[in-house]
Amino acid sequence: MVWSDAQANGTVSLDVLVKRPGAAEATRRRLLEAGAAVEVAADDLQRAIDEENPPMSDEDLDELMGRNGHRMEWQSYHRLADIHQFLDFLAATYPQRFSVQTIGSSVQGRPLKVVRVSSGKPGAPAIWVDGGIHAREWISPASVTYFLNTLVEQPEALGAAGSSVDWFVLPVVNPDGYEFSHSSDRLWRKNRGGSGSGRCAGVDLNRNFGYRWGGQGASRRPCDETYAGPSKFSEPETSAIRNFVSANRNIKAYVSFHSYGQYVLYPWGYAAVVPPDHEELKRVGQRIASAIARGGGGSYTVGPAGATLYPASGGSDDWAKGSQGIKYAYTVELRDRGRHGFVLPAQYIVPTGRDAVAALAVVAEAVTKL
Ligand code: 0X9
Ligand code: ZN
Repeated sequence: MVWSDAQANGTVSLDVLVKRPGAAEATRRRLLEAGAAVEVAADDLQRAIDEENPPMSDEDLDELMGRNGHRMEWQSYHRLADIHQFLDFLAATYPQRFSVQTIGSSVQGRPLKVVRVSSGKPGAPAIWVDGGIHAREWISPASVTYFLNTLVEQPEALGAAGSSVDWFVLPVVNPDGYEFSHSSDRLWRKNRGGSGSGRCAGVDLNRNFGYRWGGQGASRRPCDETYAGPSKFSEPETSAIRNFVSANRNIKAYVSFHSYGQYVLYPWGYAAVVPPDHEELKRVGQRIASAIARGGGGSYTVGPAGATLYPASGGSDDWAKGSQGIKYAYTVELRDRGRHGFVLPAQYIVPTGRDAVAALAVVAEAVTKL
């Protein structure tokens, strides 16, 4: 199973998961014989999964609840209920600045909760932020909620612009998939819709948006990991975003957090081509990468998605820019670069959350100068 691939500087790199026990060594030898350079990132993925997220005791959770009013913290990955409780807590505790709106429901009926963080300035530019469109990319909802917590506890980290824009934040676009990745299959990617079962269940929500839907890099086969769905916006998760974003004309930037690979990607994703203002998108992208590096976050590669990663149609970023005319559309692939991949140990949540905050501070500055 290929986890990720990328092309850069004339070389192609692939991360591969070997599922059959004991077959890893043979695969390694075959790749070496074929002339590839091979590095084993994890020789026992199940062990990595077991060690990724040390569970908290009930006592610790009760204590957190008593002390903070919610169970969320950023030393471990949390289930959807804790994340939603945290969002509701923000709205109940800081009603002037935070409110929560359910913009729709998932296939299995879970709410899609968007936090609105208001600047208090009428007509302020707004920024859409989402995470967790791909179920297994746990660092994404963790980093997006870390960003929300930073707005409360350390607003300076978002710069002056951070408090003069409105934020719309959907930390878990794919709540059914997210829960499934906790309860049943750690490496699940799609939502839980579609018509198939087993690995043929689900639609890749980042192939289901309506700009150039069904083109390169999107599959029409339900069993594929990149299944685009039966039609554009067939899924309630993507159509809820379409309805909400298209009704909010103040949204000037659209940032989707994924993992992994450490990339700052901008349109187009559907092919290796770029929009007319790509130089500007690149400049802001490079400012994002520098801000992350200055904050100790290591290096993020900046470029147009289709040429830098691979062509993939029907992504949220392309739709935001191509159909909604939102100037700054970015997909940020968070940590790491492949050592742990999707199964990033929980101790990296805080540093990666800081990367997300640094990125969003730059985007806020860019939209206030529009
Ligand atoms: O393939 C994706 O959806 C994203 N990478 S991931 O490994 N997180 O699945 C990249 C999406 C980039 N944007 C577009 N291709 N539109
Ligand atoms: Zn993703």
